[in-house]
Amino acid sequence: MVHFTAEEKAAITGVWSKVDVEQAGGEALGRLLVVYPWTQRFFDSFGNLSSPSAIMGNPKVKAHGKKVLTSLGDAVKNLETLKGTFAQLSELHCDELHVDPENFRLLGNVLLIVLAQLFGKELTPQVQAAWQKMMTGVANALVSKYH
Ligand code: HEG
Repeated sequence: MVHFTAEEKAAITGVWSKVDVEQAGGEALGRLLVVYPWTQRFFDSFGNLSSPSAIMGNPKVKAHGKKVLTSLGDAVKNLETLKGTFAQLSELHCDELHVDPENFRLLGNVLLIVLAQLFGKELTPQVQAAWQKMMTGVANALVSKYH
């Protein structure tokens, strides 16, 4: 298990306490679909994804982004046990959704850009590093049941 120091935990929770999961989640998932268009194939039931503005305004994208970010709240609370925390979601993404694991890393990077946009200078290099470490841990946990 990857260990998180008290400073890293404080850096993560300090930002998390100010995150609006609907705003940041919709923005992150929307940007993923715009910047890496091949990720749209997993969401063909979401309706209109025909342009950046259609994607960013799509209510299903916002709702699913909120769902994903809400689930990241479990990561914030369980930093030392990410594998167990995300074991079921890993099985779901592998066996039923068939999501290529590379996409977890892409989403983590997009989320960091969204946090930089929302929090500006508050996202110091130290805070960025802690968040990146958590998102890498989540991506690794989400692939742990892949076979
Ligand atoms: Mg996934 C469903 C979490 C990345 C594609 N994702 C879900 C659900 C959660 C979740 C909580 C709902 C599960 C349920 O209904 O029981 N996803 C989650 C996390 C992360 C992630 C925490 C990464 C940090 N997901 C992710 C990526 C893709 C993806 C990168 C594809 C590019 N997720 C996906 C799809 C569904 C979920 C297609 C089903 C959506 C639906 O049809 O409602």
